[in-house]
Amino acid sequence: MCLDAILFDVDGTLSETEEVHRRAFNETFRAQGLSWRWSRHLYGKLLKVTGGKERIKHYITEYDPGASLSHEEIAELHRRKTAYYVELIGSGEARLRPGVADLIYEAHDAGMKLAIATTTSVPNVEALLTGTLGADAMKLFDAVAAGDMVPVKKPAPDIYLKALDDLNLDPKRCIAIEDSENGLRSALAAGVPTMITVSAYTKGQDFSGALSVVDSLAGMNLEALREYI
Ligand code: XBP
Ligand code: MG
Repeated sequence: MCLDAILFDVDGTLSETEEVHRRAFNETFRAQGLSWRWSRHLYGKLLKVTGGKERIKHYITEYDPGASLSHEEIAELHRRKTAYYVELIGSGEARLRPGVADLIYEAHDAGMKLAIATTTSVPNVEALLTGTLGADAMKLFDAVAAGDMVPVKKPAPDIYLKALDDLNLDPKRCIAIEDSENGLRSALAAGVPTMITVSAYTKGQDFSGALSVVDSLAGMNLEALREYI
């Protein structure tokens, strides 16, 4: 079977950005006079809920049910968190994981389609990609499906279905690269064969159904990827 496209998850897959997200959440809470502080341990548990707004809502329900923030107040908190995250990424707080840039450039040079399928929002994706691959980085991607472009986030298939629709490709001729169980379930439910590159927060998750599980994309190339599908 031919490989027509690679669909990349962002957080944890392209870069170990979750610690930057965690810092941005905590700094935002502090700046807004909220006493919430998300430790690494707690954040690991909260990551089961994808999407920052959804994660804040879940945190309130589970850990501070007395706090009464409206939908709009949560959205505003999250806007501030996004602005802070973009600032942190812009100041060089994140690097691409090993092998990521090489695989993106090899696929692009070979004429393969590239896409993003993420629960994080577009400004965060742009900040990471332009900050690491240069000002024209977004042009490398034929489709960017992100954040609130779909009503339901991973593990629902919606964000992958959106990316596939934009690419206009058969999912069976694509590969998704993900780092998390939620991402794997999302991509598989959309019919996309999926490879896992395990990240700091996803060690020990259930990756059954993945084409392959690797520690990083170091040394990964198109020839190897084509053998999986
Ligand atoms: C991972 C996520 C995101 C980030 C926070 O996204 O679950 O919610 O933790 O980003 P993915 P936002 O692995 O799909 O890239 O606050 O912008 O939602
Ligand atoms: Mg991820």
